[in-house]
Amino acid sequence: MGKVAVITGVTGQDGSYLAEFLCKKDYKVIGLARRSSVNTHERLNKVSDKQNFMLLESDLTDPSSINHIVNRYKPDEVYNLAAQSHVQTSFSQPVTTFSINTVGVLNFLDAIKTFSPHTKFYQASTSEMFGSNFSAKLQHDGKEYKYQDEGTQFAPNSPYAVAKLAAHQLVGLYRKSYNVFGACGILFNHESERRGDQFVTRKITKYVGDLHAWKKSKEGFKGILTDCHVDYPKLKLGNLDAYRDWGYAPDYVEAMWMILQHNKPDDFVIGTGETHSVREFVQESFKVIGIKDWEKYVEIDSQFYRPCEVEFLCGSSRKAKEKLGWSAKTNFESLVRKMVQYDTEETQSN
Ligand code: F7E
Repeated sequence: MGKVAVITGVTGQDGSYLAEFLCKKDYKVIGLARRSSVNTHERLNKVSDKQNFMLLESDLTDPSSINHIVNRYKPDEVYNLAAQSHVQTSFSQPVTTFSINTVGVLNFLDAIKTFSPHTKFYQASTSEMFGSNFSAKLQHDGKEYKYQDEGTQFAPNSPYAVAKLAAHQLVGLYRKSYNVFGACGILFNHESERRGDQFVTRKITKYVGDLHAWKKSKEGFKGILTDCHVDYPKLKLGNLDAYRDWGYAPDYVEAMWMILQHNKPDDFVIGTGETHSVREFVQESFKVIGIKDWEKYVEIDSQFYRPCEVEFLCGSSRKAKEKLGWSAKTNFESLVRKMVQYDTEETQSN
């Protein structure tokens, strides 16, 4: 058996992909998840019966729970992916957000320092920490290219981002003060078929999948595809003009692993270098099912606007490419196609 890795937040999108990735690499994988009265394990189907996978109940906010795990298993690597990860929710639940996203990280760092100093710690930092800031350079064509990289100053715009930035800085502090191998991946948005539908991408692709199935059923009934959008409930969205750098989650969990295999603990921006607006994501998703006049299906609803927005994100991963050999494999169009195709097939099989 190879190394021992602990993954917090293993039932989530990233946690489940990382568990599969590490199991294939012959790690002994210990997945941690909070107790829940409903089953939250559906993303773990591909690993739950593996010999080298174990699921344990644990709570990041409880130091005794974390001390116990670190002291008992003395893992080679810890991947801290658990979080209150919804930005808008962090405005209505700021204290919970801090408790999980900052205090939880501190609990782990302190347990490692005390009980298992050889353990390498990966922290899921986020592009949200850049907030409204960006760097810029002039391109050959005279146009300005805006981006964020490791040199861009942080300017967080939500309780979520402030909490994540505090955690990011704590990792740096434990590295400097106690020699803990703590490294952060500053990940830009990463999506997949396993993304929760409270995030905008999956909300859109699920809607498109359902709409497609509904149209097909109408078509079967009438023999022709009629102009039936008037009957169908609209997709309610907030700000369509925010720009995000959207990558594919399985590419990104590989970067997490590479960050911990690097010869020294360091921080890396992980993104595709391409940015698109929410509007473009909607347009591209409808295009997959052959609809051009997507505006007819979308309604703007102010409840999805945030008190403070991050308007523009585009990650430059030059450092990750040079030092780790990592770059994104999946572009925007392929990502959207994968998600929409999954959601159309999913609806058809139900
Ligand atoms: O919003 C806009 C919204 O909630 C994306 C998390 O994984 O990535 C994610 O954070 C954009 C925002 O993701 C709706 O205002 C419009 O500008 O999908 P999202 P996020 O806030 O970018 C980062 C890297 C993380 O670290 C986070 O944990 O879409 N938007 N209409 C909407 N957003 C939502 N959720 N719902 C809407 O109806």
